[in-house]
Amino acid sequence: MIIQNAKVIVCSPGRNFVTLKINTDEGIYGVGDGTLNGRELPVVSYLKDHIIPCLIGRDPFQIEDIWQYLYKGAYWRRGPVTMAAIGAVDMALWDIKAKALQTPLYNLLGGKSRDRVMVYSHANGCDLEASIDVVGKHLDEGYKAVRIQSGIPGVAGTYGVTNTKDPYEPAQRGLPPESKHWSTEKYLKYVPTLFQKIRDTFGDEPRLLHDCHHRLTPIEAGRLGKELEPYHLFWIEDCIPAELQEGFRVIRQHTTTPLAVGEVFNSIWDTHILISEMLIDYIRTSICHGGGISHMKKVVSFAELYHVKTGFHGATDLSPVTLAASLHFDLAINNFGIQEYMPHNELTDEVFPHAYYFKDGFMYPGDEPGLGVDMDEEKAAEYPYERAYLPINRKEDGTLFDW
Ligand code: EZ4
Ligand code: CO
Repeated sequence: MIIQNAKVIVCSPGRNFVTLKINTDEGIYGVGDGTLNGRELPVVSYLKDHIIPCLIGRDPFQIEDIWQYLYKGAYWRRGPVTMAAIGAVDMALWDIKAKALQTPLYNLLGGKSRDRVMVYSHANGCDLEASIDVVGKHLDEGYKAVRIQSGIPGVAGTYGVTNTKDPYEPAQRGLPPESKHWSTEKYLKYVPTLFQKIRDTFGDEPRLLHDCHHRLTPIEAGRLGKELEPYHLFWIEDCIPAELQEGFRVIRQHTTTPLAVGEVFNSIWDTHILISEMLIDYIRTSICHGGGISHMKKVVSFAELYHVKTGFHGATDLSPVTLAASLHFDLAINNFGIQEYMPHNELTDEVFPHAYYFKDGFMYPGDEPGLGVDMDEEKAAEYPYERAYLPINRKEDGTLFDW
């Protein structure tokens, strides 16, 4: 079998997605996700201008060699654009191989280690009361784990919270990027009260998660983790911007609240100190941004040695292709932790028909050969790319801050 051609499809059924489709001479094709929220087009160029011309004629079964060829062969290594592009190729190649062998992808990753994948949902409320309400709704829908983001009193509009009934979608179409507001003081004062109220209302059983979205310093994160200890969170996520891996040493000295990090990482080199020093509990790098299944297998095996489990990023800016790849991976590995799940909108599900499904708090990748996700190219063509960016963030005095 050889790779005959490949194409990149950008579509926007509500939000932008970058999809790579690799065709072989035997009629089998594979799909991969290369979506990088707000920076989609450089990945398209990387694939079209630099990767696809080098793939034609290669044996799609030589996944590791092709991965190394694209990574080492470019000389310039890592970075979100490069790794998302390589990730898209890698996913598509695994899809091809599993389809050719007529087996679901999880069988090539070691087979089922469990029957089902526990997911957590996003509960967002504009204030305390609305947050309690929405947590109740998610528990009624069967979720066993819920991430809670809540409007901070005195702060107009923050991460994870919407004033509309629509699910939260941070990327907004058009220019300039939206501007949000932030106050660490008000946030730190509010969050422990929020979780106290949630535990008082729903008891000990639900797994509760929270995303700090890169906004604290290490010592502030230590304080938050310590104050949340009575409410036994499943994790706090991205409590500090994590380029400085050593910063987590400070947090660990102060709290036993479990820590999750990694959605903006793209290689093992962003996380090797965090893992080997056991400074985190969950690694969240997505299969798309982390160079695909081949590289994430290495990250996750390394993590396994140090008691670090997975909690793959599963926001709606990762396409159904990444979600499917994540679910197969989750099912196969031993050190699975939890999977993030934000359902895609209806249009997206129409563009990407898929075998995976949700039932009673768990997800299942389905048993179709390969990833079990296809792409309806005609439908995709109805929704062309639309410029959209993630927000920026400013402190109360106007200082540009982490979003
Ligand atoms: O802000 O995926 O845990 N989920 C998140 C997401 C990210 C977006 C950025 O593209 O933090 O909502
Ligand atoms: Co996050």
